Amino acid sequence: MSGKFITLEGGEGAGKSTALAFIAQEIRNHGIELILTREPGGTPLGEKLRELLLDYKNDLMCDDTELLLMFAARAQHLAQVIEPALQSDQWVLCDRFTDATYAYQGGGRGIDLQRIAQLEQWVQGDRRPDLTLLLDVPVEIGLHRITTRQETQGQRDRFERERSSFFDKVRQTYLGRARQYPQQYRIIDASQSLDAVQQQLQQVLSAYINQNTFT
Ligand code: Z5A
Repeated sequence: MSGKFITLEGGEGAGKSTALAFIAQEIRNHGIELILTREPGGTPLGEKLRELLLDYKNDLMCDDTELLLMFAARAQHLAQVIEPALQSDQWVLCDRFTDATYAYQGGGRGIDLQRIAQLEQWVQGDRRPDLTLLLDVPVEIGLHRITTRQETQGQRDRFERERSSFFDKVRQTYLGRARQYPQQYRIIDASQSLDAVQQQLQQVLSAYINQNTFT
């Protein structure tokens, strides 16, 4: 059995943090060794870059700086965490990866997707996620959820301060990529109740794991 690279994506308020522990448990229940990581971040250096990227006080950061910092963190993450784990046959569950760059920097900020593709090829070579779980939720539902969460958790980060038109472009870009790469993507309707979302995740994961493991 070789390591699989699974990524979790979604727009604001899609429920990624809530889903992550459930997904990890489902995979481990099949006896698979899994590491859990995230982007931007996942290494000590990457976590420092994450702080810079999310800090709302860095409001003058230009779009290209944002894009390059995302890929700088990713290069370190691949070298230090993701590739070694996959090479030693572990599975990797990563909270966001390059599909988020296409969605946020490409769709949201409007950076040419070809430039992102060039950086993707440079930093990753042929490495792409084996499976991407996209938690899809209409923007207004997602934003309502994070408003409720923020009442208890305080300051919004640099991305959470964007307008709903930005998040709509993010969502449309994710959905466009899901149509373009149906082998990689599974869309989860995240507007449903938590139980219903978990049921969808369970079905998708069971099918994927049964196809990709030898028992
Ligand atoms: N970013 C980027 O621009 N480019 C890149 O290449 C990468 C990232 C890799 C940080 O990411 C930012 O980095 C991100 C994009 C950018 N932008 N933002 N913001 P992050 O993934 O760390 O941050 P996040 O998007 O805020 O993810 P999150 O913390 O996982 O939030 P969430 O998806 O909204 O999940 P949640 O906290 O679990 O859920 C939100 C609330 O909804 C919470 O109160 C839950 O209890 C509730 N919830 C969850 N599921 C449900 C259901 N099913 N029903 C009802 N309520 C629910």
